[in-house]
Order: sequence, then C-alpha cells, then structure tokens
Amino acid sequence: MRLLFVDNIGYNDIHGQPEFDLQPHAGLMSLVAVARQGGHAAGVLNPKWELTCGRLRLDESLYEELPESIVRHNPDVVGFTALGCNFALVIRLASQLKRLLPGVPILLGGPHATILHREILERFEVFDVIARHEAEDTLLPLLERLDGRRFGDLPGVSYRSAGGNIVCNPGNPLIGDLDTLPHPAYDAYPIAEYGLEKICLEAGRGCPFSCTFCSTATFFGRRYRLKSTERLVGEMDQLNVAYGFTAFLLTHDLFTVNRKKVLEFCEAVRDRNYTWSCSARVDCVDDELLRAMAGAGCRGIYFGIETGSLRMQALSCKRLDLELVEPTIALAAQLGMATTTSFITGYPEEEAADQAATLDLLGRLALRADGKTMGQLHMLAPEPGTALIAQYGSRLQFDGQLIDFNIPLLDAADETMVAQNPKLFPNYHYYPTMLPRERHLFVIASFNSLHSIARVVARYCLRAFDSRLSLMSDAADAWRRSQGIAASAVDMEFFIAFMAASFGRSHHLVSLLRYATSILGVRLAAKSHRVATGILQRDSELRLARCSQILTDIHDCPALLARITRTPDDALLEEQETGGLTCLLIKADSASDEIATFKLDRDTASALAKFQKLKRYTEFRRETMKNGATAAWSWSDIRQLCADGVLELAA
Ligand code: B12
Ligand code: SF4
Repeated sequence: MRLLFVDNIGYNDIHGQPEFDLQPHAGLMSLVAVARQGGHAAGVLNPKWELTCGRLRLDESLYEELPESIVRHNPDVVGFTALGCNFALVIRLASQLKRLLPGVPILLGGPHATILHREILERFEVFDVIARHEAEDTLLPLLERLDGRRFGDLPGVSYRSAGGNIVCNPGNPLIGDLDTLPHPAYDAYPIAEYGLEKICLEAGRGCPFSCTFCSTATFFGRRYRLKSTERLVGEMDQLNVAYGFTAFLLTHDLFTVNRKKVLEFCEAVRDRNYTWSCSARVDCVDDELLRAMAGAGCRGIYFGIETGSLRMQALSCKRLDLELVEPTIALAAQLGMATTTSFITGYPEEEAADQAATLDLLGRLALRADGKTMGQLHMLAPEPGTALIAQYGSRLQFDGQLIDFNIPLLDAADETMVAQNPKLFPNYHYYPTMLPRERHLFVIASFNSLHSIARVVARYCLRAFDSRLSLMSDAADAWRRSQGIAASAVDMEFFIAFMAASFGRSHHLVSLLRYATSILGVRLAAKSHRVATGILQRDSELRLARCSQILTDIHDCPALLARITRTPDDALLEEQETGGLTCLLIKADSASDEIATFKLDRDTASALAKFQKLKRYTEFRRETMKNGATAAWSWSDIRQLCADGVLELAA
C-alpha cells in the first residue's frame, strides 16, 4: 500500500515573524519505519517545509493547495497527526481531501485524537479510523484489515464501521520495550535540505508524575521508558554518519527520571564529542548527575517549573521543592549548560499572591546575570486528558484571543467551529479563573516584551522595582488600565511610555529602554532585509537604511551600559550622574551581523532623519539649503553615506 502521513503544522511566533519548526516528527518517522518493514511504501508530506519554502501559504489557500499536493502523491491511505493546537486545520484539510479522493481512507492519530476519539468520529465523518495511543503495534494489522473495516478486537482502534456505526475497541497500546522498534525513518524527510543545526531524537516515553494540567501520563502512561544506551548512542551515530549531526535534541518529557540509566548513557556518549539537550525536573537531577551530563555533552536542559507558588505546586500536583530551583539553575549555568525555565499562569485556582510568586521567581531566573537561562511564561491551555479538564471542562470560556503555540485560525468558518466546540478545541478556550483574564494576558505580554530586549537593560529596569517582576507588573498594569490600553496591545513601546510616565521622559531608564528596543528592531530588520541593488543617481529615491534607526534626545546609552555592566550590583544610578542628552545612530553591519552605535550631533541626526521618508538628493538639498542647515550635504557625502550603508536605494 502507498501510505502517506501528513505532518503537523507547528508554528512559532518570533517577534511577529512565523517560523515553522522543521524538526521531523518522531512518531511519524517511527510509523513509517514500521510500515516499510511491513512491505508498504510509506512517506511523510511535511507542510512546514512547503510553508518555509513559500510553496504554501498559511492562509485559506492552504485548504485548497495542501490537499491537492497530497493527491499528487497518489496515496492509497492518508494518515494525519494532530495536536490540539492545530486540530482545526487538520479537520479542514482532511475534509477537502475527502472531497478530492472519496475512496481513500483517512487515518488519524496523536495525543489529541487519542483522548477525543469518540467525539471526533461522531462529529467529523471525514475520519475513518483513529489509532489511539502508541500506534507502532497497531499500524500493520490496521492496514491489513482496512478493506472492509474488519478490525475485530484490534486494541486501541476507533473507527466507523462499514455500516456507519462508531466502534471503539478497548485497549491502550503502549510499546513496552522501545528497542524493539525499527530505527526511525529520518529519510522520510529531506533532512539535508532543511539546514538544521540540531536534530531531534526520541529518547523515550511515559512520565510517572501526574500534574493536573498535563496529559502525558494519560496518553503515554505513567511507566517511564527509555531506549537503551546502546540504542540511543547507536541512533546518534547513525545520524552523525548520515547527515553529519553532532548536536541532538533528546525528546522525552522527562529524560532524567532514571538516574542510573542517564549516568550510563552519559558514560557511553562522553567521548563522542556530541552535544545534546533534554527535559528534566529540578527534583530529578542532582549535583553528580548534572556534572556527568555536562561532561557528556549536555548543553541545554528544559525545566518545567510551572509556578513559583508553593500553594499552586501542591494544587497542580507538580509538587516541586521550590528551594531546589535556583541552586539547580545556578549549577547548570556554572557547568556550561543553558536552561529553559517554563512557567504557567491562568490556573483556575491561582490567586494574586500565587501569580506574584511566579513572576518574582521567573524574573530572578530569566534575568540572571550569567545569561544562561531563558524564561518562558505561558497561558495555561486546557488540554484533553488532564485532571483540570475533568474538573473545569464544562465551564470553558472563549474570547478568540490566540495564545502562544495555537495555530492562528485561518478563516471565519474555523473560528465558528472552534468557538462552538469547546470539548474538541479546548486549548483555544480558557478556564474560569480567580484573576481577570486580562491580567493573565497582560503579564504574559509584558514579560515577553521585557524578555525580548537586552537582558542587562531589562535587569537594570527591574531594579527600579526592587528587582521584583511582580511589582513592575502591578505598576505597569495599573497604568495600562488607567490609560485604557488593551493587554493585547502591550509591547516595548508600551513599556517605554509606562516608564516615561513613571520616571519622566528624560530619565535614563527610558533612554535605555528606547535604545534596547531599537537594537532589537534593527536586529530583526537585518534578519529579513535585502538591500536593493541599482545604480545610485542624483534623482534616485533614497531612504535611511532599513537596518538602522536614529534616536534623538537620548542618553549616551553605550556609555551607560558599560557602567552598568562594570558594576552590576550598584544601586540604581542617580539621574544627575548619567549625563546630558545626545543623538544616536544604531546600525546593523550587513557583513558581520554586528550592531554598531554612533553618536551624532543634532544637525547630522536631523539631516539623516529626513531620509526616514523616501527622499531624492535634489529634494533633500533644496530643503536643507532653504533652512540654512549646516549639514547640507554634498553629493559625495551622500555617496559615502550609501557606501557606509547608512542610506540605501529604495527598492
Ligand atoms: C517533542 C514535543 C514537542 C516538540 C515537537 C512536537 C511534534 N513533533 O509533534 C515541540 C517542542 C515543537 C512541541 C511543541 C508543543 N507541544 Co509538544 N510534545 C513533545 C513531546 C515531549 C514528545 C513528542 C514525541 O516525539 N513523542 C514521541 C512520539 C513517538 O509520539 P507521538 O508523536 O505522539 O506519535 C505516536 C502516537 O501519537 C501515534 N500517532 C501520532 N500521529 C499519528 C498519526 C497516525 C495516522 C497514526 C496511525 C498514529 C499516530 O503513533 C506514534 C507512535 O507511537 C510530547 C510528549 C510526549 N511524550 O509525546 C509533547 C506533546 C505532544 N506536546 C504537547 C503540546 C500541548 C505542545 C504545545 C502545544 C505546547 C505545550 N503547551 O506544551 C506545543 C505545540 C507546538 C506546535 N505549534 O505544534 C502535548 C499535546 C497535547 C494535545 N492534546 O495535543 C504533548 C502530548 C505533551 C503534553 N501532554 O502536554 N512539542
Ligand atoms: S508536566 Fe512533566 S512531570 Fe508533570 S506529568 Fe507532565 S511530563 Fe510529567
């Protein structure tokens, strides 16, 4: 049989720019390998690659174009995978595919479909069979019996029978020994074309904990399973030989649960010059283990901390000893390992004091001076299969706000479908909470803004609030409400305005925030900007280079930053110590990727500012001569500014 799997559409919003995660899907690669072993011709169509290359667009056209490209593969069977965050798209794609290929059975799998199998089959006729839980053992018998739908007692299969009834066979198939599986079929993806620096590698499944917001234990079971050391290292070696990878992302919700096995793995991998990253809990690592991991090439650990409040640790059943958090992160940093510390807000029972504790711990971690820790603050997404949804699922609310991870809904029909079906799309909804929804949205947006600028600046600004993110958030939120600004509109410009209202427009804190925001803007512009080529002539339209910005009436920020960095623990600098105001030009160097800052005199700054709008040299000359400005540049000055990349030709 020709079996075609269609990968998830995963989407990360990088400062407003979509970035599709090109890591191959571990589950699908495993299934492809199983199918091929069974004599089938199996492959994966990866929409994220098509979107990255511009062959598909993330808008309504996707619903026409992607099914057509599936048809071009001429499959006998199509298998969709889905997470809650992209399930709406999968329904629409599958429905269109069914119109094009009514005779081709459509399979569905993955955590979301596993838990909501019955409801999905009842509501969406387009899916023929759902393979629940881990499908490697199910796949071949399923394909064999697909014709006529005689699945008998095949465990973990839910389907629409030939007579149209919905049948859900009991059983939760899980693979006891992951080493028995064939090696994942990485060649189902054009990996070499993706230009990935690191490659994901499934290390194992299952988690013995049962946090109330997480569905892992429901889906993969509570039995922690890890591939053997020989198998893991063998897969790394194969990927090294086949593609040259030396950096690996080990995927497992909780890699470090079995200390002995992890130590054994470290011992085996340490001399190979590989680097790798994994997930852990702070209570599932210790000094010795962290040292062994660092010595064996571990360069990154993802820690789900989830909340800085002891009360919420208990209520969410995460039950971390919060005393372990900061020393663990500090030791990891000292050993050269970067960490991600992830937090959640929006728990139904979360009170103001709980959120404040989360923000303060997050602020201390995310803005650590060593710069080795990345902080994340997520909105709690209701997920099927969790204890929280069992308790609060009947009271979900909807306001259409898109939270991180959820794929944007592509048209009004999707929005209606999602809004009317909280049970099937819970993660686009939210739990009723003690704190206002707007407060949750605000703290997330404001943390993300602050975390996006240079850490030294964010850290320094926080000092004006006793180094407590909760105090800064409270003050900024009160000001936001007084100004009638929506939480969804919070960005760095908001912060600059808030700090100006709190400390005065000419305070050096405001300058530093303006400076850091401009650097970020220039950095982002430099990422995507292509300089227009053409012949420079006197009547060419010119503009200030896209990868540069002019700031006027600002402190000498590079000098200020040098002082702050030299003496990081000084009290907040006094206003009178910080000197007068000047003008700055911030510019990306296209050759080196470096961002440089130049001090400008006022005349030069105002002359350059004229090029913020498109301008011809002749026009510029007329204007500046008329005003008697000193910087009435000659044509050769303009040529030099273009050569230096300060001005550029309009596209
Ligand atoms: C690595 C990982 C990621 C990676 C990549 C995800 C990917 N490629 O799918 C990244 C970092 C991008 C990621 C992000 C997110 N993730 Co994630 N992630 C994982 C993690 C830890 C491992 C996934 C994995 O490789 N598993 C191993 C493979 C073998 O399992 P599998 O992919 O599920 O496939 C098996 C079965 O599901 C089934 N199957 C799957 N598809 C199909 C299709 C067919 C046709 C058939 C027959 C069978 C079948 O067979 C496979 C083999 O047994 C899982 C937890 C876990 N332990 O799985 C969470 C998990 C998948 N993530 C989850 C979530 C919620 C997210 C996020 C929304 C963020 C968040 N809140 O955590 C984002 C979404 C990002 C996005 N926009 O897509 C949830 C999904 C819950 C749900 N109801 O959808 C999980 C289960 C964790 C959890 N319990 O919260 N994630
Ligand atoms: S959040 Fe982490 S520790 Fe808790 S159940 Fe999920 S995977 Fe396990």
